[in-house]
Amino acid sequence: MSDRTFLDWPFFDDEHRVLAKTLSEWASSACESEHDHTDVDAACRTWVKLLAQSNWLKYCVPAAYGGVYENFDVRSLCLIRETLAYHSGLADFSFAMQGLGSGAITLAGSEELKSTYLPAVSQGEKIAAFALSEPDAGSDVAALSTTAELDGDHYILNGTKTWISNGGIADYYVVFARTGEAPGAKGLSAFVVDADTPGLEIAERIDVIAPHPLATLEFKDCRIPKTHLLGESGQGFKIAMATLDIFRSTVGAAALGFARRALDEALNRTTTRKIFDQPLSSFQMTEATLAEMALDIDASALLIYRAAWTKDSGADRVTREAAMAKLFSTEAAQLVIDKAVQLLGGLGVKSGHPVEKLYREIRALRIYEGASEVQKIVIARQVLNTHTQSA
Ligand code: COS
Repeated sequence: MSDRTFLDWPFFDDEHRVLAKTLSEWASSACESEHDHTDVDAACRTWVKLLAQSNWLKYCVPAAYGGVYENFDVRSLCLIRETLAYHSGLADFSFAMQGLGSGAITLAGSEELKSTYLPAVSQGEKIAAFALSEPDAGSDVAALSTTAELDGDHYILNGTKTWISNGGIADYYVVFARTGEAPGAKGLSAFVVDADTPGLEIAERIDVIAPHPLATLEFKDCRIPKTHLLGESGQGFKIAMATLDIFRSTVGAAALGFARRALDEALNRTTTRKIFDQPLSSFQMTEATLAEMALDIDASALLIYRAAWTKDSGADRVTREAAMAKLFSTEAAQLVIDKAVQLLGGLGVKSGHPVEKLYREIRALRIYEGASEVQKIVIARQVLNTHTQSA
């Protein structure tokens, strides 16, 4: 079992320590009876049900709607993603999407939207999705071109969304579209769109190297009630960014879970594998590699739980901290996992081996929810702003 001494850090309360221990035991046993992952749609539906039955999805919504905490507890979200990712990429994915796909409703939804969607998300009765990216707008959110035109009591949506996780199995999508109050970022709004709304079609299912439900969506004169607007019109960009501020640290946490698993696999292998009559772990080159892996893991954990603790302690924005946590941890996990592959040799690339799966799982995390390059832009802007304000 991986090093858990980080749980003694002052970032955590005792309830976090209990959560990490209980979830870790639950996840090892849930993954032992691991269901068939060749059908990812069915596997994700099963994970959502299992996570709901054992009350883990309650961490995705506020207490008033069946959740555990009054507001998001980012440390809990990070601990859960880290622990699930250690055991199963799809379990982590299923949990993460329930959170990301309902986060904007928690932050900006009307009472009616919150009470319709949030309890159903935490009970696993509705599968959630977050539809922001478009064929020509991923990193540059302000460039998105899906439109939402007001027509009496309805908005009419037209456009294309792509790379939408849970696309094809979601019961509803939080969709960002241009309502045109102003050019660029100030002219966007966010909506809740039920998956069975006429005019919303799944145009394409997308296969990726670490398979999970993913699709391109087409909106053609898709009429949705005006009451499905989140917050005020024109606030969509800020709602998207505020949601990402919370969930970006959790992407880092998932990467950390993958990295911890890779280090554990490497430790198990190098301490038992004999080479030239000695355990592989006794060679200095192996020691150096293991040291680098452990260092990257601790540094990632420090940045992730710093960001999470800062948010939980009441910070209005953690844009800089969350971007640093995501950027560093996803890049570091890629290096850690690559080192594990190298230490395991042929086994590390054998199809189905945990390390081979990690090698495929980690790659997308450096791209989604703000690619590494975007995180650098975000960090630089925050640093420059602070400098200008203090000059
Ligand atoms: N929280 C709240 N408000 C925010 C915010 C945040 N994290 N970030 C920006 N804003 C606000 C700004 O304060 C600004 O408001 P004011 O004009 O009232 O001051 C407004 O939003 C526009 O901000 P900005 O000028 O920085 O917008 P840009 O278009 O230049 O933003 C980046 C560029 C790169 C920061 C943004 O597009 C981004 O994060 N892109 C990546 C998105 C992403 O993760 N895509 C993947 C899809 S999700 S899987």
